[in-house]
Amino acid sequence: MSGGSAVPARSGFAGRRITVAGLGVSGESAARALAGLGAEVTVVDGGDGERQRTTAAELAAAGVETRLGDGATLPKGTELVVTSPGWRPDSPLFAAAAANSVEVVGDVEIAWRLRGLNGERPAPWLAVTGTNGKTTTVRMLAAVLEAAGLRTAAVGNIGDPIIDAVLADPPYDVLAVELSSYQLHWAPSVRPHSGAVLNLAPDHLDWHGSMAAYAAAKGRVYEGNEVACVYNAADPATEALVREADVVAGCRAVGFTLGTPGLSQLGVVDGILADRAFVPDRREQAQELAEITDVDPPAPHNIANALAAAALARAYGVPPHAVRDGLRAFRPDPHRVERVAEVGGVTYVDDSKATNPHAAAASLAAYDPVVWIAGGLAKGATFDDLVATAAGRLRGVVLIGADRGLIAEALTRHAPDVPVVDLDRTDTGAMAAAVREATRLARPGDTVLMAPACASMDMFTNYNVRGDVFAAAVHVLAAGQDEQ
Ligand code: UMA
Repeated sequence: MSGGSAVPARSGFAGRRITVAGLGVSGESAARALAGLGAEVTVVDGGDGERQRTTAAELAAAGVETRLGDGATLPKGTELVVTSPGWRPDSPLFAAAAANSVEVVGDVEIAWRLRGLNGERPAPWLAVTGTNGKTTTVRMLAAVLEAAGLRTAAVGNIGDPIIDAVLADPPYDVLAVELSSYQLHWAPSVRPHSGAVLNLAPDHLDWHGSMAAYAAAKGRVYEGNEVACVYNAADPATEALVREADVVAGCRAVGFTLGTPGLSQLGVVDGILADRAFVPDRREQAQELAEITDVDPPAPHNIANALAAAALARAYGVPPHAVRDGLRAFRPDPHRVERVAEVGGVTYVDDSKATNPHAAAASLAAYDPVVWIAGGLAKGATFDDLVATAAGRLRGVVLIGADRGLIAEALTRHAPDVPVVDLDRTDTGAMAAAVREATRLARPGDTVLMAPACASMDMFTNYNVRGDVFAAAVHVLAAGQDEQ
């Protein structure tokens, strides 16, 4: 961090007693930064595992105290609680904070308050939220901004803590920020330059308590927008959130569509991504940005992601050629509808990133016939719509994980003739068994799709590990075939 000894004083955090809730990715970053700014930091975490202990030892060297194994007791004298996003609003720690009139905010809120400490002009935030496609869109956006010659980073829910990006030296020009509904809930004063809600479907309802609360948290991404509120023309709920937002005078609602763009929209015309929002004569003309084939993969949901990224970049003033160059430079992440291998005429696809029914529906729609591996933590979701829509394409289903019973019930209701193997297991090894069972159900030409429609944490550390374990099982299968 730049700025010398004046910076801690200017930050307003020097000498304050701050409790950081959670010793994960966000908590570690917040604790380090706040201690570096002279705050007296105590981290509390309900866990007491090896990971927490290692991090606690490292933080001790930075002057941070850590209390493991008790996430409910508020340390005496706490003046501010900075929570990690995953902590539910009804956590006992926050009840204790409220009882003592202590403010609770998230690490994203702290990042917002720290903007400008490392440079004269704070880097504006181009922020993306939505139920699905956030990470891909933010990575595409960063690629486009880079192609325009800007110093930028993809940060936030994507995994790189936003506080670190805000304090980076040299400073960034502009940030591509992925914000989850949790982070938005805990970030009351964040005001992005421009924001996008990609889509809205039930997810994380156990955390938020209701769909209305979840939508309201997502809608916060539009608060105080200066140039554009980007919405999905195919998802009226996103446009409704724009109407409810309090924005800076002159800020415009800009839609994206897979069809021909109307006025103030980006869309697709004859295989071309076209802009009718950020062109001077937009009543008469559209500006060509890129071709559909510049987007990898050129699947409909991904074209929508590219259009949203383009809209935010154009709102920031990026020229059309940079949109094309950035999209061409972008490569998708693993575990997102990733083809792993073909074994015995059956294609195996890893969509571990499908952690809710909405995401699983998008990938199930792409395969016919398909053997579906599903299950995990449902997070309050229901599966009737998903199963009813996919029923006609299902060759069979293999169920794993804690909440597999909910999917089994939906299958009984909407796809009673589809063979279902319920593995009744939540151990990590269940994935290899699921791959074997799916192989037994599949016929040459079929796809085995692991798109669990659920979170992974009942069986795996995260969805990356779940995808890796699936791919490893497929490779074992392929090696077995070679030996035969
Ligand atoms: N903990 C408690 N008590 C609780 C909850 C958690 O003690 O009630 C402790 C855990 O023992 C753990 C720590 O808190 O040590 C974890 O905090 P966290 O769950 O907030 O996770 P972080 O490691 O800080 O990661 C968070 C985001 N995680 C969540 O929102 C659940 C990461 O998003 C994000 O990348 C990271 O901050 C950096 O911003 C992950 C995610 O799953 C990818 N996000 C959800 C999603 O995308 O659907 C929202």
